[in-house]
Amino acid sequence: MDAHELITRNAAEVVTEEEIEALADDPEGKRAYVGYEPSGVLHIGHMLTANKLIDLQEAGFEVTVLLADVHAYLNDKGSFEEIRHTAERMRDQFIAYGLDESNTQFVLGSDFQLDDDYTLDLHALELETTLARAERAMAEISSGDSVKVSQAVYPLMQALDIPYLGVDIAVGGMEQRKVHMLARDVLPSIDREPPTSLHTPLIADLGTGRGKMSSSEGVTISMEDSREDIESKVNDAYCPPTADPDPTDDGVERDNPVLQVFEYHVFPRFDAVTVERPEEYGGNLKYDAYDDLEADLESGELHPADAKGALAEYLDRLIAPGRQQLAE
Ligand code: NAL
Repeated sequence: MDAHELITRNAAEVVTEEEIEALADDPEGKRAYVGYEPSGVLHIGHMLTANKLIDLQEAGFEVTVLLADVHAYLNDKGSFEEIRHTAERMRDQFIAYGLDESNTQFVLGSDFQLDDDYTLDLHALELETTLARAERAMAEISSGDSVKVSQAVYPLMQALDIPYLGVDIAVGGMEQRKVHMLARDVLPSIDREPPTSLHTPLIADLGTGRGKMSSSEGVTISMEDSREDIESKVNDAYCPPTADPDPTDDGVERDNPVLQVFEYHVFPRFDAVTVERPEEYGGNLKYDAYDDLEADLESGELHPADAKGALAEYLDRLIAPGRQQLAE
């Protein structure tokens, strides 16, 4: 796979295509980063952007993971001490998950975000940004109805981190896109380059196929899950036997989260996927590409129960090293 394909595969959006093409022409030594509010244990949302970081490392990029302790504090996630402690645990899990240790730099936000220069640059961005704009940028990141002043400062710090970390591509889920667009608009006002960004898709809630999978509500998968937990969550997942939209037909669009997890989590990390079936049901099926599995599920050749059995197996393989790490 060439660099451009590694960078863009499974991305929901890149901003801009021209900038990405220029990076793909000469990726060696370029730097990509993702920031995470530390939560201690990796869940499937972290794993989705981590897959993209692994792609980027394979394409020749160096990677920075920002453990955004100050951001988590501003977003009301606990005391600063607690957050610092959970940040420590995440580093080892990212490595267990498969990030290349020799080329991943982990940075704590508080290592540079409390410096004098940073603080003055932040105030300069505050002067350039309306509260309404900051609030809109946070709509899909903070859950409360009313945005606190701390949560309006949050996206400005996220924007400012990009030049401070010296990165060439900012990676995040689609819920981060408005922060990145804000960064593109306001950074030039303080003589900083607007960042190139790449956004990964949002995956639907495993149980219902509606909305987006999140750690705070609905069903998610985390590195703490046992094999049995994974089997039972995947077994209960929404997975209609055909592309038929919605059996309940209440007009709310649903995605098939089982297919999404195959597409965004399993196929990028395994060369091929084997679905085990007893001989009497046709024997094992082997897929080299996601599209073939999707087509078989939609035609009825592959039964949802068999697809789920394989999904639990491969998710378990992805999670096992992190689970082991947590147990140490
Ligand atoms: C991501 C987050 C926090 C700070 C960042 C700074 C620079 C780049 C990315 C960053 C976390 C993210 C979240 N906003 O919702 O988890």
